[in-house]
Amino acid sequence: MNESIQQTPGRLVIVSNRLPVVLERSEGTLTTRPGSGGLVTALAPVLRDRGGIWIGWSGMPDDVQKEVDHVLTDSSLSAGYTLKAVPLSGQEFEDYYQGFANEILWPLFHDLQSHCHFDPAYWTAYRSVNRKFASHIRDTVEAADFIWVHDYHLMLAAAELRGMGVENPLGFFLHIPFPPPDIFFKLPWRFQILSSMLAFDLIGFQTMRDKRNFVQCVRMLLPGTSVRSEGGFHVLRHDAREVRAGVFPISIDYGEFERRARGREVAESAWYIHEALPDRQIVLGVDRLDYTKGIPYRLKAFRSALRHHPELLEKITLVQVVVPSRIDIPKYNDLKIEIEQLVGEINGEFTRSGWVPIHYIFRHLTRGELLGYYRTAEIALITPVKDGMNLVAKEYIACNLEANGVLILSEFAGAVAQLHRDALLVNPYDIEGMGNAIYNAFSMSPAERKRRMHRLRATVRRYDIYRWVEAFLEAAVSRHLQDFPVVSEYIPPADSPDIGVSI
Ligand code: GDG
Repeated sequence: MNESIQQTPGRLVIVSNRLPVVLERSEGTLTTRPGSGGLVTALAPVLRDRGGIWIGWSGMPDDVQKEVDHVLTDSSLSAGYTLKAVPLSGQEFEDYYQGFANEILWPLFHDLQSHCHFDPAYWTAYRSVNRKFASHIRDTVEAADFIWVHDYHLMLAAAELRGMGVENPLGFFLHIPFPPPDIFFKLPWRFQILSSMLAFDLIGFQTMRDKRNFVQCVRMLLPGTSVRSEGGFHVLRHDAREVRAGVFPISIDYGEFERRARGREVAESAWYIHEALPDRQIVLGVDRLDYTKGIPYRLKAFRSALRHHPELLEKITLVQVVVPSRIDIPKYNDLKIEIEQLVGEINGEFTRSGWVPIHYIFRHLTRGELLGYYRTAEIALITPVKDGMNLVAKEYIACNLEANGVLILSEFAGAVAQLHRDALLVNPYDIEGMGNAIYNAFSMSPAERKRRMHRLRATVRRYDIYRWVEAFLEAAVSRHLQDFPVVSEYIPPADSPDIGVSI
């Protein structure tokens, strides 16, 4: 770990909608198990070394808060940092989380305004839950602590904290895209959200495009704000307060993925997968059930590939894993029905004795199973219509130990800014173009695959999640973006034979 980070004064206080532990009740007793995300893995050592606190919702109803607090005290001892729960009532969960976060901000920030449900009651709840988080933060922090807030659920937290007289340094990282002005301006509460964001000291975005969209929105909606470039940031000055906006593409614990992919459990799982699907290339899709992931277009592209390239018949299998998510929201259930109908139609059209073209899995896989698929698949098909980054792309790369895989990647995933040179890029709305890209990936020579995958692996290895955490914390302290890739914005070429776009 970078020494300057450890030497900074104060503790690190992470704030996110959910705590990094999963609480479960078994036989009447509440227990916790650690969450498995890369963010937790990367932040845990920093929290332990500097002394740290993680504040978030426990996922449990608020009438068992005393019990939750008690269990979290024990978990804090074993984690080596403090876990503090913010209680939420059932109604708050419905209106702030399901409502404002997932039925307004999520679709709008992914350019899908037609999926938004602009209910004013959601806004009222969003404000009051952000205030609730802020008062928990205020009651917890000491003067020198650095507070790092994560994601779109808590965009008002800084303004609430400043209103309560908290003057600690405040950082914010947005995991999802930031939309351009013509889309952001549709938000009825655009002014409140944008001006509240200016109460942070440092804001991190996944890509240059997200940062540029944010700066443009500020310039247009808050014309009194001055903007200058300095040390790799945009510095925005508004009402005597300065906020720096920078680009920090999030990553994965590359070493850990590679190590586990080499392990016996994954090797065995990979062997079984290929044993069941002999003499054919596996194309893998792994997504949460979400309309931003572009699953129906992808299935149609696979159908197009089978229709236009008969050489693929019986030689290729799409394994599409869909992880259940937000199923209580009607749009998500509609999407599930649409996916299952398409899978049925395509399998009905092409299945032959001994070959089913699409293997559809609708459940959460264990880490071992997931890595088995990553290790085995000859092609990864990652085609979101919009995505902040897309960690699945980076995880596939880390697990592709033999460097024989091909990554097909959407031009609208944040990951494209770092990976565009060596992935096959597709426009996820261009069904025939994507179908051609599947065929190009299938036909790619082993030498070409190796050349591309080696470079992809070097990129993800170099800029892993530890580097990301260091870069953000160092930027918060030293006010410079030192030694971190300034990834230029990806702009689709007018025409490229590489990307399988049909003209
Ligand atoms: C948001 C932004 C941004 C998936 N299926 C299984 C499983 N997973 C894990 C993957 C990966 C994670 O879930 C998905 O991460 P993504 O980045 O692909 O997508 P979001 O969940 O939408 O995340 C995104 C990210 O935040 C970080 O900033 O990249 O753009 O939307 O880690 O491994 N894990 C297991 N079983 C599964 O079946 N164990």
